[in-house]
Amino acid sequence: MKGIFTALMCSFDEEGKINEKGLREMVRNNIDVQKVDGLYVNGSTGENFLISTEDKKRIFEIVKDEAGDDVTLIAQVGSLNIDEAVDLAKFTTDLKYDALSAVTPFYYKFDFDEIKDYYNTIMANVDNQMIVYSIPALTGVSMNLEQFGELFENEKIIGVKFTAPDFFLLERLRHAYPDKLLYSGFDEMLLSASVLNVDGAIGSTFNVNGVRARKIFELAQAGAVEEARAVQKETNDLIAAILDNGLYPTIKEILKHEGVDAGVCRKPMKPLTEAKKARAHDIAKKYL
Ligand code: HMN
Repeated sequence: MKGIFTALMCSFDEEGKINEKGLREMVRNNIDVQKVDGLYVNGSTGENFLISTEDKKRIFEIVKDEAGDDVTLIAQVGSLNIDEAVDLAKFTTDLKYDALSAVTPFYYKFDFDEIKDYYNTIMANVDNQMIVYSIPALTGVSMNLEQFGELFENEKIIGVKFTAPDFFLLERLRHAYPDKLLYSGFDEMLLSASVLNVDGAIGSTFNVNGVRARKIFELAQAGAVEEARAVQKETNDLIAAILDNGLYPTIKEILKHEGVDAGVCRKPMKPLTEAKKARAHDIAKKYL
């Protein structure tokens, strides 16, 4: 369960339908070219919150079929509809996904007891393990050290994908829960998280920059911080350019530049203009 995990994208056609061939190519690119340890499926990067339950299930099936046992697979099953979350948790457990993850319930201002009940309800229904997906900037849900500890009391909750720039809390978590798995969620801050001894990282840009991400992680683990810093600098030149041009559509366009049929993003995300498409290809040439 440790290492570098790509937050997998899905290839959609112009009508928003799954492009199965493209999705399979994206899976293979991550395994064969980016050489990541695992895939995080149907997360934010997978446009999970824009698609139907049926499409989520189809994506889980295609990815498992293509990846087989080549890499570790984590299924993001979180949903505001707890019945859907449980259904997807059962579905992916049956498909033999190695672990589940669920975003903290968002939109309504749930209190912590409600959040805890959400995780315990999902896990009571399956024989699997759970990684909490914490991303306060998008969900508005922040948890403190003690609250993470309360979630971790459930032994099936084995860790957290920590997508926040709060290195004070990350250090406290590392110290307080040495046996739980901590994953860095912001690729541009991978080095900072790695020196705090996280167990791995889950990121969108690893779809195109997985090899550098591994270098940063492994150099930091080996104490070679100066060299890791140089690779993080190269990485951040790439990420800054991607963010400036539009995160998910630009990663897809870069993948197309690399010969991967990555398709387009689903509405309401807008397609890249011709100028931005050209810029994405320039980014690929300059920074990959
Ligand atoms: C997911 O759920 O798809 C990812 O794990 C999310 C991941 O943490 C990414 N966050 C978002 O896209 C909001 C990062 O990889 C992020 O895209 C990257 O650090 C650039 O900011």
